[in-house]
Amino acid sequence: MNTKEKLIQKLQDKTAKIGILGMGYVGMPLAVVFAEKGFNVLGIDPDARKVETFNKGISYIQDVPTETVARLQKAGKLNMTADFADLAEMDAVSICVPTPLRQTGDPDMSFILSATEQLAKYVHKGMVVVLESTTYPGTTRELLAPMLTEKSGLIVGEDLFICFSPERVDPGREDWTTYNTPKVMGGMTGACAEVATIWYSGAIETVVPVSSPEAAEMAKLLENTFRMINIGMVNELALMCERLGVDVWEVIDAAATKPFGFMKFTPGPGLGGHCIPIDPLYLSWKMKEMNYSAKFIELASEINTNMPRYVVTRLLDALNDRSKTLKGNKVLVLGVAYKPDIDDVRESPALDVIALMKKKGALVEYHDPHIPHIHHEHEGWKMSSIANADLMDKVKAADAVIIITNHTYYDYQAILAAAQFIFDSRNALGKAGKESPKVVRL
Ligand code: SAJ
Repeated sequence: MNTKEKLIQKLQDKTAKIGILGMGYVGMPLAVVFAEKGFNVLGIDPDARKVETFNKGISYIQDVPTETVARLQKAGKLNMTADFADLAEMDAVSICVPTPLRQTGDPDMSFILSATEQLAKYVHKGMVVVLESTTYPGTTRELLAPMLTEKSGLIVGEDLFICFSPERVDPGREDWTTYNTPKVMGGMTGACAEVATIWYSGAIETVVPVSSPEAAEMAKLLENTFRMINIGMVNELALMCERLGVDVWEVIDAAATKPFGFMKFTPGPGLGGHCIPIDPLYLSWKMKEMNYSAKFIELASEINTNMPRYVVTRLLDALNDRSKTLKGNKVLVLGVAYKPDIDDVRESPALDVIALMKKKGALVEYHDPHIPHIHHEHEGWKMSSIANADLMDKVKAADAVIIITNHTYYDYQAILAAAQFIFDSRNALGKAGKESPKVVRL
């Protein structure tokens, strides 16, 4: 049997050793899915605290129950280490490291680079490597493969098998999981795709091979650019409807009655999260490198980035109509997570809205049942959520309540009754909000 056949054999009889490089909200669920299906899995992560917590049998990832970690550890199927040298023993490695943006707005490739540098020390004949981190088209072929082959002399498609397979993890979601969400797989060669498809098919319900890593890299970017642009479009619709004196929420609900050819998006105070505001900028950056301007992405990014300022301007106007100012008045922000019912505040527009209101002299407090503390890194201030027990008193006392994230935790009827004035940026109050003289909606 040749190298490929021997590796396929190990993957099929699950004697292959699996390494998951980067045990975050993508890597940990992936490690669990492979371990649940009988693979021997080793999570590798440089964060010693993560490793320590994990090795106590405790999960630090919201979507992975602690009992799952403890059970798989006890079964000897899932372990974790901070020692990259263990990569030398691996037959198959998935790289699941962050791909954020730098302050400049350019891609921050440092995590992929450092992970690949480590892997390059231990890569060997008969290994398959799958990059899962969202990145610009060309990363796998132009950056990862050369780093893994230049020194080792391994031949891609014969000794070493390299693919790109975009992660599609939506933290907190229970209907679509790592196991049942179809997984696109783009191989550097046919043999690479064959090996990785056999590997992933041993644990994931549907694997969808495509012709190249670029096709897989671009498919992921299409998925999230699609959302970012449509959210930008519906945010601009809100600006237009306000000028026209038309209720944007009614317009969207009416359009959404179309049973085909339409997908509902709703306006809001901006674009948060670790995917949607970021992934499309990896594509526009790459296109800029190729002297092409990705116009839709740049326009949508401009509109979405401006939404916090638009919300504060609308709030100022609404208070002015009530002979009130922001300056010196108490504003209570409800919800700072980047989307409802999660505990993630990354890129949340709430922080920009709060920063703008602070600058205007407002006395701002916030409540979020999922986010006890926030920290505006750029401006340096920190805040803590008011206690749940104080919520209604604070609603009553506020000159303005502004709903930024419409958590299901809130009793919106009670809030509407108790508040003096509400700016509702999410239409959380619905029809009652539309009809109330003390509510202004985005
Ligand atoms: N948002 C709007 N209006 C909308 C939808 C979203 O303003 O109509 C805002 C949200 O409030 C949030 C941001 O956009 O601040 C992103 O929201 P999202 O619903 O796209 O949630 P994410 O960032 O968690 O996106 C993830 C993505 N999953 C992956 O990348 C694997 C995305 O592809 C999923 O479609 C999305 O979850 C989902 O559907 O929940």
